[in-house]
Amino acid sequence: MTLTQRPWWKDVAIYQIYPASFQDSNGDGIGDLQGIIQRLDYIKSVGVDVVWVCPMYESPQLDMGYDISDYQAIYGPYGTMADMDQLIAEVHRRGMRIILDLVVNHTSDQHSWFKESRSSKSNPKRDWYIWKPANSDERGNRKPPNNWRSNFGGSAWKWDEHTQEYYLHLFCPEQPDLNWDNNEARRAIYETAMIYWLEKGADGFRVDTVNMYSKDPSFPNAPITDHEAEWQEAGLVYCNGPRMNEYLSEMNSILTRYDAMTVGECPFTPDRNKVIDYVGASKNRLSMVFQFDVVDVGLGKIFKFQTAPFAYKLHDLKDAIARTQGLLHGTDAWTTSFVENHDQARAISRFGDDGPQWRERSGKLLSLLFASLSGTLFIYQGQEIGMINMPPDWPIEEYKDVDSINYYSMVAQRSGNNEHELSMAKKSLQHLSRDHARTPMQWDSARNGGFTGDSVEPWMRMNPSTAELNVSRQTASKDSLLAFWRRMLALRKQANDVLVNGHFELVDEANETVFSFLKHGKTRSALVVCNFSSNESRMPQIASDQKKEAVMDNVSEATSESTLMPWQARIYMLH
Ligand code: TEU
Ligand code: CA
Repeated sequence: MTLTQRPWWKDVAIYQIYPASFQDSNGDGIGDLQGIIQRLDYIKSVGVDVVWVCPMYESPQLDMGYDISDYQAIYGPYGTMADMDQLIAEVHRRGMRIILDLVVNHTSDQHSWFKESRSSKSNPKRDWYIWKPANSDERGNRKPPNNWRSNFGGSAWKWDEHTQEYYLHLFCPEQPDLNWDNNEARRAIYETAMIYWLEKGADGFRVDTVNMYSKDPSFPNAPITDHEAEWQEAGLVYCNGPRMNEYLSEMNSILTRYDAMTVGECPFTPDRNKVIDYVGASKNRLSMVFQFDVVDVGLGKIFKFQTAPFAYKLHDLKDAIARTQGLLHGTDAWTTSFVENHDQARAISRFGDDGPQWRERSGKLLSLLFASLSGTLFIYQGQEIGMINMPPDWPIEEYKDVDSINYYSMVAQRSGNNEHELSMAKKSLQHLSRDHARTPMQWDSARNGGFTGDSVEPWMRMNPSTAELNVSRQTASKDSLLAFWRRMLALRKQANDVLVNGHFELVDEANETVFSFLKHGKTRSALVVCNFSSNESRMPQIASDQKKEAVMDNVSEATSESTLMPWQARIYMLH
């Protein structure tokens, strides 16, 4: 690629699909690949350019496919390899591209590599995973090698009776971490998880937990933040280890042969320079990353669910967006714009107002805001119609995610089933859990929303909002959120210089109800104003001698120029 050529992945909008919950084609209550194929024309019609398919590989599904037992096979209920080949071809036939999820920090404990590795200390694959002898405390009790807490709670180490050692698992015990320091293991990962799929036509990868591959070989203890517990939050210790840059460069040398894009998931990385090491164009590592600034707004510090709904101020969101947008300032780095994915609750429920009165308008405000930000734009299935969280009156049994279940059981255990503590935990899960992103896609107003037939139980209960909030209804209306997203995506293409590539500048920063910013392109600028409130607000006075031309407004009736209606948002071009 010559320097003057612009990479294809900068100007695209990417639509994320969660296979289990998108479309069931054979009536078993689980989404599948043929279901995705049936809906490709719809996806294309939204105005996106790329689809990202979450893990569809063979897996015992303890973490919804992020526990892979065979990189070169398809999870049975989703379909066959022939269905996958067809999906890739059908996406390409429509002029779109397809990226897959690359999950290579860990495998499932059912992967043949791990089965071999755990079979004996002398097995040739022993060193493909991270095995350590036990520690012991003063009284001689067996203890794990360090105090790291796994992402899903409990120690990050599991004792293996058979070979009398611990192995590391940063997520579930059934997701053992691969040892990237082993050259053969790395080569096998590249061959089976990357090259195999690039050869089949994948256009790139969303790279799961991209900054966890290299660990500090001394495996140091994490600082103690949870005084009641033995296991400590250790993300800042195990992420961004000493050989990260080297491994990403190595991966990149494969990816460039295919002109493939990568978007790395990059949690626990507040250091801007670290991020630039990964995504600076001249570094040749990753195309872009998902930083966590925005999606972490309002989360608890020790446990992400140890918080209350809406425990943030508007400036927290402003600052988070300013930080990720600022990645473009004075660098050759690239950034992303996203607020939803399969690990996040629904944006309208977190940052808007999901009650019937303002649901749609606050959804349009969020669409206008995130589609005005620079970088590559990601939309999660259902976001384009404004899907909302599961209803507050659903019992805890409807929460299926290991992350939610483990947190709730921990609170139960720690508090001795204290009712108040449990109801706080439930409140927080109702606001923030990953389950909200995983209820089936709402295609129409049927009992099961057109996701599956009405005579089966879908794998997750259908959100009852499908009665009014669905694709079919929004397709028929030109004022719907779906119609608004289509217009926003078209505007984004048209005003690409400002919206996709412009430099972000916060204005009227101290305002706690209106979020305003400028986007500066080479020859023109835009002003974006968003009223984050169910009350009217004054239109902020932005000092500028340029003429303002409104190009987008989420309120269709004529309204006063000096006032913003509840949840109103506008984009002006400045001439
Ligand atoms: O997520 C990794 C991650 O760091 C978090 O967003 C994670 O969901 C959170 O810490 C849980 O509390 C990725 C995937 O997106 C997620 O779905 C997987 O569960 C995880 O990796 C393990 O593969
Ligand atoms: Ca199915």
